[in-house]
Amino acid sequence: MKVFHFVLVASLAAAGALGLSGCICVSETEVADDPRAKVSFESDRAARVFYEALASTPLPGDTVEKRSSVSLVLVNVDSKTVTGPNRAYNQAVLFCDSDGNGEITEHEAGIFAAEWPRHQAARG
Ligand SMILES: [Ca+2]
Repeated sequence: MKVFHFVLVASLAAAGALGLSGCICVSETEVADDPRAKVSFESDRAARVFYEALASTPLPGDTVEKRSSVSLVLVNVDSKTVTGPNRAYNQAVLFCDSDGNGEITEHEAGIFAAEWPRHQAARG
């Protein structure tokens, strides 16, 4: 009877300790992004065509560049680094400004509007 009482008390104490303590979980997300590329537009129409084409194609979501996780008995620390939106914008500008002169013409914007969705679809 004494052994049963000891097991019962020990079980209740262990259950209580687990129930009260829980788990300490920490999650951190860091955004790694590039400065936005400086570009000018030949006209308002060139800018509109470029931004409409850019907006019509979903940019890749937060791409996880680095992830680390540390778990101890009751502590879990999860951290990750994701790519910011400027990197995708800069890729679009680089793709559109075919002569690399820092100005997007109406002609370049028209080609971009036609080719960007296919380019993005091919990248997956
Ligand atoms: Ca150009």
